[in-house]
Amino acid sequence: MSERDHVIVGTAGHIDHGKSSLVKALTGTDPDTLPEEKERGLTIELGFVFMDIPEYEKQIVFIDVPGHEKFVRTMVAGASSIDVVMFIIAADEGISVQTREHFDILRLLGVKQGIIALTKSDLADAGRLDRLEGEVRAFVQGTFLEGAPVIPVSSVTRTGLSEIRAALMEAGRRVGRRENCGYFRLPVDRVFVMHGFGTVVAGTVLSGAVKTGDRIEILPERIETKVRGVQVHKEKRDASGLGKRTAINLHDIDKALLRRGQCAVTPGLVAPATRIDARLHLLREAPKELKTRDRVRFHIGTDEAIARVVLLEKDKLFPGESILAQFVLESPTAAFYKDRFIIRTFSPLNTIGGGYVLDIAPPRHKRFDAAALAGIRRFEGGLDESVEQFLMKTPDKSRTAVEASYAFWTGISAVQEAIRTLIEGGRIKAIPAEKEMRYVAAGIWPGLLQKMTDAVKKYFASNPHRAFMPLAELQSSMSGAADEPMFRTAIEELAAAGAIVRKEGGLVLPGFEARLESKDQEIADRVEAIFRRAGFEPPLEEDVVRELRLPLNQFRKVLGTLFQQGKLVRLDPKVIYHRAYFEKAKASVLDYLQKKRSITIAEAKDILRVTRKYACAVLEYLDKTQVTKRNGDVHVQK
Ligand SMILES: Nc1nc2c(ncn2[C@@H]2O[C@H](COP(=O)(O)OP(=O)(O)OP(=O)(O)O)[C@@H](O)[C@H]2O)c(=O)[nH]1
Ligand SMILES: [Mg+2]
Repeated sequence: MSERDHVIVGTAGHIDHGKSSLVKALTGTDPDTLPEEKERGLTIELGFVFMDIPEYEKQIVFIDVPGHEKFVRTMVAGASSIDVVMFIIAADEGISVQTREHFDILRLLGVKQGIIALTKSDLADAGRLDRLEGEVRAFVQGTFLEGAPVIPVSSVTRTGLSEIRAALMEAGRRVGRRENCGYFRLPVDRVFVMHGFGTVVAGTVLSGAVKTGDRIEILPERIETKVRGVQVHKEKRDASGLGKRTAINLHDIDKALLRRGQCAVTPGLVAPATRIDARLHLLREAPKELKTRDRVRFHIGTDEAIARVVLLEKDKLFPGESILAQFVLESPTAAFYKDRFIIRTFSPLNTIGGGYVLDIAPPRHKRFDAAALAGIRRFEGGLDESVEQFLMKTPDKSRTAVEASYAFWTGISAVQEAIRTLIEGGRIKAIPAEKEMRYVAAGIWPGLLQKMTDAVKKYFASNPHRAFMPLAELQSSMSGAADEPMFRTAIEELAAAGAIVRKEGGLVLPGFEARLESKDQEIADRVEAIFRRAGFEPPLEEDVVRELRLPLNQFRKVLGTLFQQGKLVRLDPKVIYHRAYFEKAKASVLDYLQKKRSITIAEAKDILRVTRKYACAVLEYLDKTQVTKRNGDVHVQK
C-alpha cells in the first residue's frame, strides 16, 4: 500500500485557532499526544498524523505545529520540510499576531503550495465570513497563497471538512518532486525510544534513500552509526526514500546523544558548518534595523543555533532590504547549499528575516571586500558559476566533480554537465590525476606557471653551480601554491612549452649549464683532469684531496657538480670513473657480450686490463643501471 508518495501538510496559524482540532476532525486522530498538551489544551510538540484516503494516489501526512509565541522555534522546525500548508485563521478572531509571524516564516522557507482554512466557522455569520475572506485575500496578495482556496470549516459541526479534504488533495497533486542529489539526508524532528524497536530518529527524507544496514552519520556531531530498521507510517520497511516521513531505528546509540535539529546523512560527505555565507532578507515588518555583529537565533532545517550576523555590504540592514551576510555560529549545525533559514531576535522574540545558504564552508571575509562579495554572488548564479567559484575559492587545490557535488548537494551528472560547459568556455581547467579527473579555475593557471618559472630562475640565480633543480626543491619553494596533481601538470606544460627542460632528477632552464665560480671551476678542471688521466684505474677520493691540498668541503662541492654535469660517474663508494672511460668500459663489455653472450669478472679484468676491484665495480654498475644483469657468476645483457 503505502508505496505512495507522501504529501507533507503542515498546519500554521495563531494559538487556539483550531489547528489541532481540524487535523483531528479530518483524520480522527488527535495530533496532541502529551498529557500536558491535553491538560492545557494547547500544542507544545509537533504532532504527526497520517490521513488515509484510499482513492487518493498520494499519502497525506500532517505535521501539526504549536501556535504559542513561545514555541515558534518548534513551528519552524516542523514547517521546514512541508510540501503544503494548511493555513489556519479562526473566523471569530481573524488575522492575529502569530498568523502573521507563521506566514512570514512560510514565505521565508519558500513553501509553495497551500490552502486557507477559516476555522470555527460555526462562531461567525455569513457576513463576517465574507468580510474575513476579503481581508485574508488582501493579506496573502502577491504571495504563494494568492489564489489559494479559502474555505470556511468547523471542526464542531463538520461543515467544510470535505471541501478541505478535496483542496488538500488538489494542492498535493500540484506539489513538484523534490530535487534529489541521491545522497541521503533527513533532518531530525523527533527522537524517541520505541518498545521493541530501539532508539529512533524521525523526519522527512529530503534527498536520497535509506535502508536497513546502511551506515549513516548524525550531524553536526559526526556520530557514525548503522540503520537497524526503517519504518514508514508505523510499518516496518526495508527502505524509505525521497519526500517520505521516515523513522529510522539506529544501532547502538544512546538516546541522550540525539535531538531534534540533528541531520542524518550519508557518512563523510559534508562537514558541519560553523560559518555560513548567505543572502539575507530583513522583513519589511521587522521592528528595526539589523546591525552588523548583532546576535540572532538562526533556524535552519530542524535546528536552531545562535549566531552573529556579519553584514558584508553595509553596517545596517533596514527593514525590507536584502544583503550578503556571514553568520558566525556559536555551535555547529548541518547546513546545505541553498537551504532556507529564518532569523529571530532574542527579546522580544521576533521573526525578523531569513534567506538562503550560499556557502557552508566560507573563509572569514573582510567586510566590503569587492572580490569576496563577487565570489559569494557567483554562488547565487547557476550551477556553472557556482562550480567555477567553488574552484576559485581554493586556488591552491584541485577538486573533483564528486567534491563539487557534495558541496552543492547536487547530483553528479548535473555537476559533470556544468564542468563540461566550463571547460568548453575555458573557465576551468582539467588536471589529470591518478584516480579521477581534477579541476582548477582557469584564471589561476597562468599565475601558477609564472610562479614556477620564477622559482626555477631564482634557484639557478642563487645556485649557479647546480647542474639541475631537484623537483622536490621546486615543489617546496612553491609553499603550497599547488597540490601534487597541479604541480605535475604544470611541470609537463612548462616542459612542453620549452620554458624548462626536464632532466633526470630534476629540471633546468633551457640553454642552462651549471657554472662554478672561477676559483671552483679551476679546481673542477683539475679534478676532472686527474680522473681522465687515470683512465680505467682511477684514484680514491682521499688521494685526490691530498694531491690537490684542498679543503674537504670545497672538494665535495666541485665533485658534486662534476657528477651532476655527468662528467664523472660514481660506480660504487670507492670507485669514480671519468665519463669518457666509463663509456669506453661499457662499450668494451657490450662488445664482448655481443660475441660471447656472457662475461665474468675475470674476463672483464682481462679486457679492461684492470684489477678485480675495478672490474667488479664496472660490472655491478652496469647491472645496477639495467645494462646487464647477473646470472650466477656471469653477467649477461639485459
Ligand atoms: N466552536 C468551535 N471551537 C473550535 C473549533 N475548532 C477548535 N475549537 C476550539 O478552539 C480551541 C483551540 O483549538 P485547538 O485545535 O487546540 O487550537 P490550536 O490551533 O491547535 O492551538 P495551539 O496548538 O495551541 O496553537 C479548543 O478549545 C477547541 O475546542 C471549531 O471549529 N468550532
Ligand atoms: Mg494545536
